[in-house]
Amino acid sequence: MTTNKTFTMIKPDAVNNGHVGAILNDIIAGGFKIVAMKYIRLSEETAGAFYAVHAERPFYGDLVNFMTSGPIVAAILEKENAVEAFRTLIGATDPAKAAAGTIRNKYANSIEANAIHGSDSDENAEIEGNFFFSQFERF
Ligand code: 3AN
Repeated sequence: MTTNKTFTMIKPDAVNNGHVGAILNDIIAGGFKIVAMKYIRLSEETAGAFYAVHAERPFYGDLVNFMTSGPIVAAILEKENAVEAFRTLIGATDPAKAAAGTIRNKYANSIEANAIHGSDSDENAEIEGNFFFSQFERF
């Protein structure tokens, strides 16, 4: 089922570098409606659980350390075909490969400190949205 919603996090590098306002502007200018939003610092336990699918990957420990290094902004966004449209807006995981004008192209520093997360499927958008906000489907 297509829900027309996706989940995002503005990561600690982008928050620390003062890009929250500019990134939210890009998201809104891209036609997304922000339907829920939180500014929080993740605990190691929460970040570890969120990235549990990557637990076997060599970068997992560094990723959890990075994601707990400062506050993040978590949000649920709404737009037609939200998951795919948002992945286009943010650009490739590696900012060096992200298309010009994308959020990662403009604000990210490295494959790890890559400014922003976007869910990669409707199923994961629901799982990830529910991880941070109770009753994803309500928004
Ligand atoms: P995306 O966020 O574009 O869906 P995933 O799901 O493959 O990318 O990876 C989740 C996160 O793990 C990325 N956003 C990035 O921060 C980190 N990551 C992915 N690949 C690497 C890597 N090779 N080295 C370091 N960190 C990585």
